[in-house]
Amino acid sequence: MSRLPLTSASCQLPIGAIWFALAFAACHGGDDHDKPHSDDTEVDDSDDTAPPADDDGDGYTTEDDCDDGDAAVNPMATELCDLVDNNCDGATDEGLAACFYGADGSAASIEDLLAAGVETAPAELVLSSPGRLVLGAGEWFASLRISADVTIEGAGSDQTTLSGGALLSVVVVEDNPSVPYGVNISSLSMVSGLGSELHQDDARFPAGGALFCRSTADSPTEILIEDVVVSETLAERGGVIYASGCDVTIRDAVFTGVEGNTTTRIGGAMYLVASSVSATNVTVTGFTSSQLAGGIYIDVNSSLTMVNSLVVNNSSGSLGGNIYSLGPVVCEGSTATAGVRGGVSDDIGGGVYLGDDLNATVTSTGCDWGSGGDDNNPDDVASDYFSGAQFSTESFACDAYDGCAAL
Ligand SMILES: [Ca+2]
Ligand SMILES: [Ca+2]
Ligand SMILES: [Ca+2]
Ligand SMILES: [Ca+2]
Repeated sequence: MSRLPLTSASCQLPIGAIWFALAFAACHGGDDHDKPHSDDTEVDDSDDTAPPADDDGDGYTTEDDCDDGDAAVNPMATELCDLVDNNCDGATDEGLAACFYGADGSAASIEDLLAAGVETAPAELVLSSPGRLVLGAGEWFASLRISADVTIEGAGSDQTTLSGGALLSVVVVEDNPSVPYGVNISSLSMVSGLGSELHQDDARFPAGGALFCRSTADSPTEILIEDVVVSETLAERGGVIYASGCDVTIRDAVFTGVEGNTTTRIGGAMYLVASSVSATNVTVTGFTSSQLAGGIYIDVNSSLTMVNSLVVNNSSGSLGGNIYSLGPVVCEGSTATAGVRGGVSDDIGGGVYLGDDLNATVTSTGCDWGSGGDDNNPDDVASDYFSGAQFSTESFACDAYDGCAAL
C-alpha cells in the first residue's frame, strides 16, 4: 500500500494503522495541540514525528517497503530467484518456476533453460556444482545430469512433473570414482523416461527410465527419493531405477508400470547391481518384463529392504514375477501395509525367485503374501533347489538352498 495523504484544512497526515492514530491526535486536540510542521509556533518540536520516509524513491514508504534502500524491492516488484523477498510479502523466492541455490550461497533462475525443453526434445540440464534445485508447479521436459551433491525439490508430487519426453532417463547421477555424490529427489512426479544407454559386457541398452545411478567408487552414491510418484517410464533394465554401486532410500513413493510394456527385459521397476534399496511406504505395481523380475531385479552384492511397502501385481516372462533376487530381501510390516502379492511368473517364483547365491534369502515379518485372487502365481517363493512354497503365514525365512521355515 502506498502512502495516501489525508487532506483537510488544517492537517496533512498519512493514513495508516499507526498514522491514523497520530493524525487523530494531532488534528483533534492531542496532548499539547502541537502541530507536526516546521512552521508550528511551539518552541519544543521534540515530540513531533516525521512522516515515513521513501528513501529509495520507489513510491513506498518504510511502512510497506521491506527494503527502503533498494528501489527494486517493493510490494509491486516481481519475485525473483535471488534469496531476497522482492515483493515484500514476507516470503522469500516464493512461487518460482525453477531456481538453483548453490552451496556457495548463489542463486540462479534456470526457468529459461528448463522451459526450452519440449516433449520431443527435453532440455538436457547439467548440474555439476552442489546445491538445491527448487521446481515450482508445472510439467518440465528435461533430463537432469548430476555430478555433484544436489537436491531436487518439487512443489509436491501432484504439482511438479519432470518428464524425460520418452527419450532419456529423467535423472542421471554420474559416476565419481573418488568421492561419490549424494542426491536427494523429493516432492515431484517423474514420467516418460526411456533410460540412458549403458555399456556392459559389450552390450548396449537403455537402463533406468526415471533414475540412472552408477558409481565405481569404493563407497556408494547415496540417493534419497521421497514423496515421489513415477509412471510411464521404461527401460530394458530397470524401468524406473537402474542402480550400480548406489544405495537408494525411498520413502513415500508410488511406482506404476506401463500396461502392455514390451521394452523391459529385466527388472520392470528396478535393476540393482552392487546396490541396496531401502523402501518405506513404497508401492511398486503393474510392471512387466519379458525375461526376469517383473518388478525388482536384485543382483549379487545387492539387497532390498521393504518396510510397510508393497510389491504387487508385477509379472515376468520367466523367473521372478514380483522379485528376482541374488541377495537378501526383507519385508516388514503388517498385512494391511506390507506385502508381496499378485506376482505372476511364466516360470517359477511368482512372488520371489531366489537365484543361485548364498546371500539369496527372503525374510518376512508380518507381510501379506496373498491368497486366492491376489496370490502369487505359481508360488510365493522358489529357487532351483526347492519346489515352490506357498505361505499362509506372514512371518518366515527362506534361503535359496534350504527352502523356507516359519519364524
Ligand atoms: Ca521505498
Ligand atoms: Ca524498496
Ligand atoms: Ca516474496
Ligand atoms: Ca526473491
